[in-house]
Amino acid sequence: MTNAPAASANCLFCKIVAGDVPADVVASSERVLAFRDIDPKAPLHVLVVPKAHHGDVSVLAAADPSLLAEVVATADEVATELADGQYRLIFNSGPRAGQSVFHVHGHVVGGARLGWTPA
Ligand code: DGP
Repeated sequence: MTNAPAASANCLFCKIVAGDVPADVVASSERVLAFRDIDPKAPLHVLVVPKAHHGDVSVLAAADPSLLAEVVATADEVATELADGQYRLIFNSGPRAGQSVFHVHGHVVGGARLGWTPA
């Protein structure tokens, strides 16, 4: 995508991308940032975000599929480097699904045997 969306002024994850809010960054590339979740639900719990602002995974998939692929590839790299390469990648999309920050982010969780209780 040539015209990446500008940072959204009140977006927490845009502020983390800009360095205006501190975060424990574990990976960074030209278009993707990965940092540890502030409230981890597993031994490994990292958030992977595109540096450009997209509200949720549906918006990103439509606007820039190659960027979504970079987000997924980064999730895999982080899980391999920081855990055993076995992980769950979760995109909460919409408030009813649990999304609370409206800048798309993949939760990479792993480092332990995971339960399955999404409901
Ligand atoms: P979700 O509910 O899917 O939108 O996930 C948002 C996640 O963001 C949640 O697991 C907690 C995390 N989070 C919220 N505020 C901060 C913060 O300031 N720093 C970091 N590193 N993570 C945050």
